[in-house]
Amino acid sequence: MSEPSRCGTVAIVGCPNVGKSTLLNRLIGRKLSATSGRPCTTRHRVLGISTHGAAQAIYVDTPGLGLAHGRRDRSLSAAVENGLDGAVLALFVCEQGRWGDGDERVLQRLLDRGIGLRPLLVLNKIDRIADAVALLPQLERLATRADFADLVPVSALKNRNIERLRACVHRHLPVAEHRFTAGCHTDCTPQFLVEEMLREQLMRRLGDELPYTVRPHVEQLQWRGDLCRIHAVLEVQRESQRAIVIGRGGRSLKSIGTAARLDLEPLLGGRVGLRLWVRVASPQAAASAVN
Ligand SMILES: Nc1nc2c(ncn2[C@@H]2O[C@H](COP(=O)(O)OP(=O)(O)O)[C@@H](O)[C@H]2O)c(=O)[nH]1
Ligand SMILES: [Mg+2]
Repeated sequence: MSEPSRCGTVAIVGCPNVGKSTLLNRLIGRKLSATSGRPCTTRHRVLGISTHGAAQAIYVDTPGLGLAHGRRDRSLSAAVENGLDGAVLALFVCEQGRWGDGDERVLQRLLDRGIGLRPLLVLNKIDRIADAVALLPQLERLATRADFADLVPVSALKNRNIERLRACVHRHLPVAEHRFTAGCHTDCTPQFLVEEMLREQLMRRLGDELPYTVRPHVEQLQWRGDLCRIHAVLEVQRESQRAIVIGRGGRSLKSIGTAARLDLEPLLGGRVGLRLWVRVASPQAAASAVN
């Protein structure tokens, strides 16, 4: 008898910077979600689909539950809650050797949601530890914190133990029809993916506060054969920010565009021609953005 088809939504949750988006990209086998060393790189729900034989896991990458407070945090937290809706399993990601109050809070939040969403603990960044034996006491300690469905140490960055994690996830998926065709990797629109990849480059290349205020926006996206022509605007708040984003002799803008294009070509499945503009938001636009 052939294996029954399994399918379900798996939420990826955890503190900022523990490697949730890197893990999603690894599980999907391609770069889909923006990653960087900065907190809150992921601002929206990103959905990645991985189909292996009879199993289809629909992963939802969520923004990290921030430690700070304020408006930005509240909307991010709402995105996390939305990510949990309908999930059959939560991958609770934490960083090896670094359990803190934030992890405790995220875990508590998961457990407070009650039955039906048992967390599976993913202990990430094990490449940073020289001796794997040192992981055992950590895993033992973590196992006492909740009734985890499983505990799996991995390195999302170095691709270690990912297949074991995948097998664990598949075991916990309910018997159900697949919701997406096998070749489908995301339900995100191409426009959204372009804006995400641009945002990642802004995060990686600009100073501290600036990347959070620059808004990438796709104005045009058109296929001609296997070439995807994209016009996108990076909207800044002030003239001085425009100069920074463009950089000396346009160097910064060029490197943002080149890196985003290289990420987008495998994602969109064709060649990409990307033209970027930097525009200062009009005062009216700024006002309407606040409303
Ligand atoms: N050493 C190491 N670094 C990692 C690993 N996974 C993620 N990172 C790094 O941790 C930082 C945050 O990753 P990201 O996926 O954006 O975290 P998120 O905020 O939880 O989505 C990035 O600089 C990643 O390259 C890992 O397994 N090992
Ligand atoms: Mg992220």
